[in-house]
Amino acid sequence: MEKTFLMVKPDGVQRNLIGEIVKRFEAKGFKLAGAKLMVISDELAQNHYGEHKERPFFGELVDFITSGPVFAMVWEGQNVIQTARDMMGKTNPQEAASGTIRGDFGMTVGKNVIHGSDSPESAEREIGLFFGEDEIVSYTKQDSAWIY
Ligand code: ABT
Ligand code: MG
Repeated sequence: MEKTFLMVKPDGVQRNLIGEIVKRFEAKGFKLAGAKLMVISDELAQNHYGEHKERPFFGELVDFITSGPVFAMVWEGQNVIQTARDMMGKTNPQEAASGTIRGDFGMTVGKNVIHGSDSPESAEREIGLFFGEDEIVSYTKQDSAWIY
């Protein structure tokens, strides 16, 4: 089954949105496979956002993502990578549709509440960056017969 890496960013944690966000993915039918509250080190932030290293906003991005605790998660399910991106909405919350997480709770591109892997390659890379193998839980959920 496909897995993705999702993270409530420091603004989402401070604004009490962890429960709201977890609720949406649970209600959709995805399965939580790992989760932890953590403060991202400078090194991990630079690595995670490595693709944006040359962009003018890189410094601010690293400062923001390390500015307070984040809630890091691994979620599992059919097509979870793309479906989670759709549930998050566009990167710029001002362009994100109502009903999406960023559309409902975000205001600016610099503080857009949630991160989600954008491809199978990013998902594998980001899960490996944030979680040890012993932190990913493999289990059967009784509702799966009613979802698939
Ligand atoms: P992330 O989930 O944070 O990776 O966002 P997403 O994949 O939707 O968008 P990308 B393009 O990866 O943006 C990464 C972070 O950079 C911020 N950003 C982006 C800016 O501040 N200014 C910009 O012009 C662009 C393009 C938004 C993202 N996050 N945060 N926080
Ligand atoms: Mg991204």
